[in-house]
Amino acid sequence: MTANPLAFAAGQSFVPVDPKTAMGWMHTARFFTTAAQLQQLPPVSVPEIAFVGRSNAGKSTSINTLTQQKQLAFASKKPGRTQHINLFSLGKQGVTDAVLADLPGYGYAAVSRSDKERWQRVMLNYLMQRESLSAVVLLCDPRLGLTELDEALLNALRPRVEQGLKFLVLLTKADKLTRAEQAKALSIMRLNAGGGEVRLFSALKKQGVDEVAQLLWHWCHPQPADAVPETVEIVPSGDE
Ligand SMILES: Nc1nc2c(ncn2[C@@H]2O[C@H](COP(=O)(O)OP(=O)(O)OP(=O)(O)O)[C@@H](O)[C@H]2O)c(=O)[nH]1
Ligand SMILES: [Mg+2]
Repeated sequence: MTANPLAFAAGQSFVPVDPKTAMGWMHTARFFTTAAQLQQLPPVSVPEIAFVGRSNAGKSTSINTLTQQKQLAFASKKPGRTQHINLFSLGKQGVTDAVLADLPGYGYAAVSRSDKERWQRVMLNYLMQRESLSAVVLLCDPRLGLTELDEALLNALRPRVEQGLKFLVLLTKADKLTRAEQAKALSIMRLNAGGGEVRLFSALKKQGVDEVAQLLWHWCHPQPADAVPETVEIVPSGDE
């Protein structure tokens, strides 16, 4: 075990934010806007964190759990509930410092082929082109593992991740797994997450909630220790 569970990059060190601060920040979430496609979304100048994943994976529920609000995002037993890109602002009123985006899920069998294709296009356009996008949270039910569409999304995201897009895989509904299954799911996903973060999460048991809130807080509030060191000018000593 490392002393700092959030020391996610080798050699990176910073003081972890207090979970209360991170959860308080998440709790400031309020509805901002909704759009059926990328072109209708207003540009934003703060980091945007998108929640993506197959239909029914638990995206809306995880947003409600992290923000400690019952009905901020629409969650439902019926897959395909989220049909728009919904944005939520974070930060004190008047000083929005981040935005969460709840995206429609993909892979829901009962949707017509043309609807499916349209949504995949909207989502890919969003992930490829949204300028404010600074982090992606991919929700995955570990009982199902990564589906073909999850893999396609990972491939599409890879160039942006290489350019600095932050990436977290949340293994959702962890309450449905035994401890041994959780550990196994975690190690398998770590091999497949292409260097991204991986966390277990349960909305039901509130597992992983503080930790994910702290990680998102750090992503949106870079600390001096995260910053790229300034170039230091080397002055010749004069005795050569
Ligand atoms: N047991 C358990 N059930 C969960 C958990 N998270 C979500 N669910 C259930 O999973 C179902 C789908 O949740 P949603 O949050 O609506 O899923 P979604 O990914 O937003 O789905 P779409 O909007 O259709 O893409 C609901 O019945 C939730 O109650 C969890 O941590 N544990
Ligand atoms: Mg949803």
